[in-house]
Amino acid sequence: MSNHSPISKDALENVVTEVLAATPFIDVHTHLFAPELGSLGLWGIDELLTYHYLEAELFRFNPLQPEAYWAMTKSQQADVIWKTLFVENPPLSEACRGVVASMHLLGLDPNAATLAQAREFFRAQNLPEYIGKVFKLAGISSAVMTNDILDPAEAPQWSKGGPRDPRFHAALRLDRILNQFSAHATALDAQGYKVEASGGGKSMSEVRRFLGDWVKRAQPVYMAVSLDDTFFYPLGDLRTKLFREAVLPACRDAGIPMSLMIGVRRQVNPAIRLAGDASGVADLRALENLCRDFPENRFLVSLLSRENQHELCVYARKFANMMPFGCWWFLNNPSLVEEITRERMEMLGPSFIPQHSDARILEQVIYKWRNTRRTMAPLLANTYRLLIEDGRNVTRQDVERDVARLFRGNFEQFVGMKASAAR
Ligand code: FIX
Ligand code: ZN
Repeated sequence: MSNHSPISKDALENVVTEVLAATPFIDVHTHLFAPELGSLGLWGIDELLTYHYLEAELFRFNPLQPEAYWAMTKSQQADVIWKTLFVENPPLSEACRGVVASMHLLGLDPNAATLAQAREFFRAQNLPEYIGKVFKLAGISSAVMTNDILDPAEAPQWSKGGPRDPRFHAALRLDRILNQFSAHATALDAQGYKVEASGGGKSMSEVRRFLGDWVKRAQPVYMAVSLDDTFFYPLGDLRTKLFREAVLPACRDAGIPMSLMIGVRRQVNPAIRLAGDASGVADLRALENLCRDFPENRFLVSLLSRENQHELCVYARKFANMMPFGCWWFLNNPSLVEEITRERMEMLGPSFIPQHSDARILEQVIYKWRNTRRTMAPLLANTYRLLIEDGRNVTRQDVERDVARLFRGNFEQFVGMKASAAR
């Protein structure tokens, strides 16, 4: 059958599955790092198992208290998580099954009683080459990093010029500036930017200059911030001033979008550290005001609350300078990915970015993208089935065009990246 001949309804899911498998995706938000950024990049079985999603689940199955867990070494922590969640109990949760899937696809035995075999395998890997192997298994061509440019652990890594590995794109993460400016004004000042903790004086133009210098250094595809569920814009606060006079102008100077990730309820249980964040419903009039007040800016948006998802689709219909992306964090589970993606397709057609992995550990991209493809195949096939039943032909070429657009082209076009071959 040629690429241009109509697909029959019963062949749809096979064709969609094949096209999803054959199209390398761009992972538009991760916490992965290019190998040139050294030990910031996490990989291997001990990191996979001490992922904060699994740490949260450990405390539900094991009476071990967090303080005692934090006092353990990384490998002791991995051992107790493996024993508790994978040996003594069935790994049925999404995060647990993900580790099973990644291990299995890497040729490791997820039924093993101990981690000895896995640790030996990872010890033998050469990272730059291994990244290629993992990206191939995940079906991704590149990943966007989260570069916290005021993090004392990361900033110096860029002094040697930073990565030029085409598999990794930079994104400037601005939480310290937008959410905790006064606490980080000294760090900016120490780098030669005349800012004041109050945000007064030349602070705004200096923050804009700081960001412009980082755009030159890191060539980011976007700037980003994670915002609490209580976030609002505009208020009479310093964050409003920073958005208006520094950050959004810097995005316009660079011609790149601002990514807003809204809805975190931070540290509801500080005892479990990174696992201690939760989710809350945000007031999306803040987003409405930003998209309307800054028509020259473009906004990538991901929301953490399931309750905000339908409103986000409505707002995406009102503002073409806003691009919904991903099923973030607690939403990255097949049941919710299916619900959210269907309502997006019904209201936006293929003009959104369905998913990002948010991977913190390299091998997570293997299972997170396997899950996305597994969820998307029947969903996309059903979308085309309805179109055929309502009178329109669908060809393999249509499917290839739409999958490439959803998982590559929409992002490339929205951030102004030159379109790269999808093969
Ligand atoms: O703010 C973020 O980028 C969040 O994705 C992370 O802080 C979060 O811990 C995470 O990794 C969720 O998947
Ligand atoms: Zn993230």
